Amino acid sequence: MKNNHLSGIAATSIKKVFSAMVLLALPFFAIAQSASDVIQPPKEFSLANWDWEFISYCVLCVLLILIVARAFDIGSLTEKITGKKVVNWNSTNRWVAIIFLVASVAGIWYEMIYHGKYVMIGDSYSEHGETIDSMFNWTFGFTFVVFAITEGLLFYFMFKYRYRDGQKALYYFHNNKLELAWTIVPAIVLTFLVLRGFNTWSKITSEKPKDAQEIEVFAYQFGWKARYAGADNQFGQSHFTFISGKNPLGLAVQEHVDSLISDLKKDTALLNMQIASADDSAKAWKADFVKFNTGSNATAYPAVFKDLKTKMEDAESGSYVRQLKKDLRRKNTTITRINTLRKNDKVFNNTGNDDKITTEIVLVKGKSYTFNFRARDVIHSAWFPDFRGQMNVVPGMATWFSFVPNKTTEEARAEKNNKDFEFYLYCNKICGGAHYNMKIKITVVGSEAEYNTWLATQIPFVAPPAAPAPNEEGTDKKDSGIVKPNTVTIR
Ligand SMILES: [Cu+2]
Repeated sequence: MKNNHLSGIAATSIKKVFSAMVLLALPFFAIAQSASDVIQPPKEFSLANWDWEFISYCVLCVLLILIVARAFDIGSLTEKITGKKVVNWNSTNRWVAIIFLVASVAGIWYEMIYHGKYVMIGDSYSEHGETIDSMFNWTFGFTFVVFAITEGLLFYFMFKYRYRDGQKALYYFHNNKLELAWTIVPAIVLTFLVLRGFNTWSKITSEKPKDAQEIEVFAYQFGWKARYAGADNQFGQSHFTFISGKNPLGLAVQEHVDSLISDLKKDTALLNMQIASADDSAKAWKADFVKFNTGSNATAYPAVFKDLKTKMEDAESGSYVRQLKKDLRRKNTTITRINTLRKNDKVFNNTGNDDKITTEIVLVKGKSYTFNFRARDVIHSAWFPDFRGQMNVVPGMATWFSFVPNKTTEEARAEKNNKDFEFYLYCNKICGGAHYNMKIKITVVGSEAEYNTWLATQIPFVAPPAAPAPNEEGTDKKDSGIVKPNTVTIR
């Protein structure tokens, strides 16, 4: 009987040790997995290539676990045999809990001091940012106090009211006063926090400030462009159908749209030709395939074989022509859309010609700005961490955000004691493979004069006709009348 019991205990402890070993091995599997992502040159099999240090650590860990498991087993076996308690688990656990609490607090403290600067957002550099920060601090303050009290009590109760033999827990059924207190107090605190947040957010986003300078911010996979109105202080109209390689923001500028239309017409002519000669193409591809598919070609050149086979099958099934017709319909729709827009004088009013498309944003300290967002492809999010601003940038939806920068880049550098510091606008929505790379520099200057100097260096979308050069000899230059469009191409 006793032997049976002991073998039962041995079986459970073997199970325990085995599960512990599996758990312990998991991180090593993870390390091996991540290491295999990097393609290593093939190594010859040799014991010298093995990482003996790493293997020794693994063996040591397994031994350690076995020893600890054994020690527990000996303890519990002794208890079973002698009937006396070797370890008082209720008493041990309360001390383990206190050690856990102290170690956690110390760990958080250490991390905040040594690594906090990498994750904590710095000071605010916009006027409304101070309200946002104060709101954050109030919320953090309230929740932190509640967290500290409840966690403290949790551990204190665990320590004080541990299980003791012969002691019975108090059965406490209901208390109206307590219920009222823990309903009303959080309700009041939350109402205060929510109303304050609602009020602040309304102030920041309900109305565009009337005195603000407007800047268009355009997002695409993967980058940003900014657009400043030109000398006429008016933004030119834009439309997504106008977007082309030379016209990344799709501005309604006659010559660009003309060249886009002519490209589209060339494409449709080609598509029509391909559709008309589809039967001949099908015959030619079939002949090609038959000619190729002899001997060992198919196995020797699998890519060529697959390509020819797909072409032939697509042509035979009619999917080739269907795709061509679909492309043609799409291009024709774009042409129709553009032509409808072209008839509209309000769209093509030349106000966009002097607009400046820039690859950085320059602002003047103390001035109010409204950023009007547009997206070309997918949803992005414009995030100005230092100015405490964020707004979704959605294709086909007009969104905006306003703020007043209250310190210059130079002042921020001095405060942070970092001469390389720059403000950036980031994308804060995972929008594709190179999302991490999506940022544009923001420079805050101290005076309007500095801003004007910068703006003067930025090229208008369409360069104005060059004024005839002053002629000292009194003879006309022959090529002075030619106007070349000066375009900003996408980077
Ligand atoms: Cu993005």
